[in-house]
This record gives sequence, C-alpha cells and structure tokens, in this order.
Amino acid sequence: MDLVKIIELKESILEDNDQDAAVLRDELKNKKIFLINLMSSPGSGKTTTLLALNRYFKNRIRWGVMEADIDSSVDAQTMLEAGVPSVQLHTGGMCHLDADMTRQGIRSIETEAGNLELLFLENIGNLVCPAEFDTGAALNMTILSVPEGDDKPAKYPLMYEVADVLVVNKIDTLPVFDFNKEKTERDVRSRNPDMKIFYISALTGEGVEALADYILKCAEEWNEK
Ligand SMILES: Nc1nc2c(ncn2[C@@H]2O[C@H](COP(=O)(O)OP(=O)(O)O)[C@@H](O)[C@H]2O)c(=O)[nH]1
Ligand SMILES: [Mg+2]
Repeated sequence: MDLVKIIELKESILEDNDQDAAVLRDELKNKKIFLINLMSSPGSGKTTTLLALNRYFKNRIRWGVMEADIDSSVDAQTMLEAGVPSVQLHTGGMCHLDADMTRQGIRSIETEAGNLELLFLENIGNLVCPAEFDTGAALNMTILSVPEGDDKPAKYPLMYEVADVLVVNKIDTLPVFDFNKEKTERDVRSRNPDMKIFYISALTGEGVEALADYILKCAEEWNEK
C-alpha cells in the first residue's frame, strides 16, 4: 500500500488573493497544467466522481488529485489505491484554500508525480467558504447530489455564481427523492446563464463519459494555446 504524502498547508500572508490567483493561473498556463477546483457539500460524491472519471482519464491524460481536508487522509489513500497520483493537503482547521495554499499543494504533487496535464483540487466539503476564494483554477466545478435537495442553488447562490460547471450527481436516486431538475436549472441559470450542467451517477457510471469528454476537451484547449 502506498503511503499518503501529507502536506500541512501554511496560511497565506498575502493580502490580495485575487491577484495571487491570477498569477498562479498564468504560471499554470505556462506549465500546461489544467487545474480544476472541485467544490461541494461533504458526501455529495467528489471522491466517487473522481474515481468514476479515472476510467476515462487513465491512458489518455497524465492526471492527479490534491485532496484537501481539515485533518484526515482517507480520500488521498482511496485515489492512490486506484492508481491516481494523489497528495493530501491539511488545512489545520481552515474551511477553504486560497491561491497560495493551492500553490503549496501543486509543488508537492509535482515532486511526487512529475509533470501532470490535468490536476484536480478536491476542496474542503462546504458550500460557503470555498466559493469565496479564487484558487487559481482554470475551471470551477461544483457537485450537487440529488439527496441534498434542489433548494441548494437558492440557499448558497455564490457557489453557483463562481462555478463554471454543475454536476448533478446520484441521479440513480431520483426515483426516491422529490428533486426537480427544471427548478434546479432555472435557479442556477438565473444566477449563471452560462453554467454547463451534467447529470451523472458516479456509482453506476451513467453520464460520466460525457463529463470526462468535456473535461478532456477543456484541458486540451488550455494546454495547446
Ligand atoms: N447512490 C449513489 N451514491 C453515491 C454516488 N456517488 C457517491 N455516492 C456515495 O455517497 C457517499 C459519499 O461519497 P464521497 O465520494 O465520499 O463524497 P465526498 O465527501 O463529496 O467526496 C459514499 O457512500 C458514496 O458511495 C452516486 O452516484 N449514487
Ligand atoms: Mg471526498
């Protein structure tokens, strides 16, 4: 069993996170690394979705995952066991990552895994704080799982404003919940008309290929230009 590398992140002393995030995005563009910031509530299926995507990513792109958590390392262990380069980032109680903390994580996964073309940050499970900090990612993705309910876009609007992609996960449970797709799309699009929306079940694999193809296309465009 591979040992998980754990990085204790240091809180940034920079005052202007937005400026630092723009600098990091440029650095990543030059290095041809497509960074995706994956945000959602705990338990909505971030780690399961990454595992499901691996079926389409392996052999097609060099990719890795930075798993952020307040203190545990179970998610990085899960990804490593699936053969995906992964490091665990500990925030020491903080409920978000800023651009400098993300940069610390990128340095460590580069040391572990070498050159990567696609990198995911599994952010802290929370619909509030992560939305407030630009991590320097090229794409912000948020997951809403069916059992959480279709009222989340109305209750946590900032998350749905900063996200470029919404993944509605656990669609295998639609028959037993009163989740309304039309209401969700209406609420999301009223705040973010350009949101890309995918419906998947990370558990059964339904819809995952279309999401994987979209991510691969975005990564290719980012890394070519
Ligand atoms: N029914 C169902 N369960 C899922 C699906 N995706 C994830 N889960 C379950 O939801 C729980 C939390 O998933 P996890 O990926 O750890 O969520 P995370 O905290 O966002 O990383 C686990 O028990 C998963 O098996 C799905 O598409 N359908
Ligand atoms: Mg997880």
